[in-house]
Amino acid sequence: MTRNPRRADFPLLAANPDLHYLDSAATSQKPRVVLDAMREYYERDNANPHRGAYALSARATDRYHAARGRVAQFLGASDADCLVFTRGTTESLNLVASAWGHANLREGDEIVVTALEHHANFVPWQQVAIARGARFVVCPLTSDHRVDLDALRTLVNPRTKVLAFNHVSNALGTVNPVDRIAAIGRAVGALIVCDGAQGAPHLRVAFDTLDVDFYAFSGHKMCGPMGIGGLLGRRAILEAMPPYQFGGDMIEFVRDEESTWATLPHKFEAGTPNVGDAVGLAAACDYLDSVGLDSVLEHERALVRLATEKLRAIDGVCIYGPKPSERSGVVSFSVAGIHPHDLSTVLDQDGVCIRAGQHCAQPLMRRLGVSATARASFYLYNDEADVDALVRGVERAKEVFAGSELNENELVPCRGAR
Ligand code: 7TS
Repeated sequence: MTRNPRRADFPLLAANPDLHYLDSAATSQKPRVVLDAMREYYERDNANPHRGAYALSARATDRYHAARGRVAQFLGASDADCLVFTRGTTESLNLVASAWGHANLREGDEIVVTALEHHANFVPWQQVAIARGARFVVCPLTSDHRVDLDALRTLVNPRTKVLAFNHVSNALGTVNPVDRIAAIGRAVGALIVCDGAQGAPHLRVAFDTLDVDFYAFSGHKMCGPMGIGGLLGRRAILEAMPPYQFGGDMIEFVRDEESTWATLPHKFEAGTPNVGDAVGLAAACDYLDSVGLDSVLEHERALVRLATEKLRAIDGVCIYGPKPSERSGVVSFSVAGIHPHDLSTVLDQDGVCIRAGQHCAQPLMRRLGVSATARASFYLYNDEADVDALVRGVERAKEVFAGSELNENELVPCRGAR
């Protein structure tokens, strides 16, 4: 079977023709153009930006500024100063929960999240709720694992100050209707926070017209390097928010008694910025645009459809989440009698990399009534050979474990599975 020609753009995949990398929801592979852009930056322009008056430092400053503009443009944000570079989604969400939450939440206020959240968009809100005496409310899901909008309408009320939800679920691939969810929070004046970790790599984001106050994302899931991501926010809210961290680069004046803050985005970027990774992330945006996000999603959905059909035909396989047309490139499943960790170990012997476990979504796993699932996630470099290797591996795992003692935890119920 001929492999996807895009594999040639990714040195790790090109060097390992037998590898079936199906864990892009955890992190994507990196195209050569991203690696080259970072190397070129370090070889030509590296210095600490915003500091030196010398030309090299000015070049580093320019590269950082240009990278911000490019990433903001990729995400449809016309005001690039409202893009704060962070280490990734986790830091972005902690920034909002901490800086906005501590300044604005009071006893009796309510924060609503959904049962589909990654811990990064669950625990920071839970903790700020505890610290501020606010109520933390978890919106339930429908039987096919989508956010229950009717339930959300009853839970959101004038005391709701924050509504936080993901664009796409990492554990199931469910694509959430951002505008419909946001509208429910808007009706009561809540802050709308969207975790875009699994959205930005697959779906075209138009932040200017998306009805959310904050959108968080990670570069490493969208062909960029690890260690950089961002937070897009509305200017008025960012300007009113106190800083999150203090130190160099984020101040205007420091007096002995008090200090004042730099303008956006520097107010939220204390310390030496991550220029090399920002340059890499900008190159990743160029790469994704050259492929076209629409065709990325179409390609992933075709593979998800194929994988779903083939896996469903295997006795004992349960697939979680909504139908392929309502998902991005994730297939979350279980095989009766085989723990997902064991399944993943058998698949690894065939060079098939999948994720097994709770996917940092314990509240969701509890609601599904399972201890873990196996998750295959697809991206633009995957192909039918990857699907076939996955399916062959699942069949082989069934043979390996045939007749073995079944452990109660390994018998995964198919409630809500398709
Ligand atoms: N939110 C979602 C929806 C995610 O999928 C992840 C990472 C995060 C937040 C946190 O992103 P980070 O870059 O700050 O770590 N998701 C996964 C995953 O599904 N497997 O490994 C990491």
